Amino acid sequence: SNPPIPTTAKPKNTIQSIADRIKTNQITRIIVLTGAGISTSAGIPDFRTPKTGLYDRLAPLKLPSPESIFHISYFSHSPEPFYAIAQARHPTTLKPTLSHAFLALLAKKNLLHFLFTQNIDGLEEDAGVPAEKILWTHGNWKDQHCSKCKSAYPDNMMRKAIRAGDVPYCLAPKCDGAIKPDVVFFGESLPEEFDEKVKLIPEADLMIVMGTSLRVAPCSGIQRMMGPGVPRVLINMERCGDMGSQDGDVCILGDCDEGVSEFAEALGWGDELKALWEEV
Ligand code: CNA
Repeated sequence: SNPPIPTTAKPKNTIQSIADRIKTNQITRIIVLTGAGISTSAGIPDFRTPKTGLYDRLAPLKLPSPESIFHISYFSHSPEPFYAIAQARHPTTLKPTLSHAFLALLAKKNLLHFLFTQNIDGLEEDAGVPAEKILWTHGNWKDQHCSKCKSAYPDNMMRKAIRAGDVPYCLAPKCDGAIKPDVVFFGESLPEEFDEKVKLIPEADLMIVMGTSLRVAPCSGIQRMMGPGVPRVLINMERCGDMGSQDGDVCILGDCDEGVSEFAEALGWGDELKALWEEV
């Protein structure tokens, strides 16, 4: 019989083998990319999950496409549909999820190299991730300005308009622009810091992708900017992008709060994660 063929294949990564490398300081600089899926358990629907996602619930508005509602050229002539659903999007006083707490724990342990979030709810910072470690790639709905003359618009009036489902208009004399939250709509450019912050990605020794469908460019390319052989972990309800296609990839499919619990257990941080979450 033939002798066994020698194999040079490295053993596959598992969540435990990644955790072991973190525990032994072989991994110290983690880049994280997050999306709407890490906030759904806080009560904010994502976009693309069938039935519960916002896009499936827009049918009555008869838009050219679901994305139109967040497209700047559509908003500039028809801001009404956006304000009809704005209440569901407007961050209130929601509690960060266990997934947000996991990010805060990574930061506390000095392991978070940088966080790119596509979310606009600000819950990462509420959970305790330092603002200087976060880029809100699509903006952060803290403020709003006139879409034409860029004048600021007061928070209390914005809240009132959103509650009523009305379009707020600019208060500046002779301006009739609709007010737009400071979030990046389709067709608008990303924050200036994006180009600077992506330079941190090749410095990382682990990439974690959580709660995103990886369908919106340019964030959908972040997980491909790693150095060669750097492991990647996907924590998401479904497979997305090219995650899982590289040798070093590990996918934890399912609810991301459960995924981060599993990761935290593998790291021996289970109790610490729960305690941190209870405090936020
Ligand atoms: P998306 O395209 O809706 O994808 C969400 C992804 O998360 C999908 O792959 C889901 O399967 C997955 N998912 C949903 N719930 C969970 C869960 N509990 N556990 C694990 N996975 C889950 O949203 P993306 O973020 O990828 O798209 C980018 C858009 C969405 C950005 O422009 C955001 O501004 C926008 N968005 C943000 C928020 C927010 O700030 N919370 C909410 C809704 C949409």
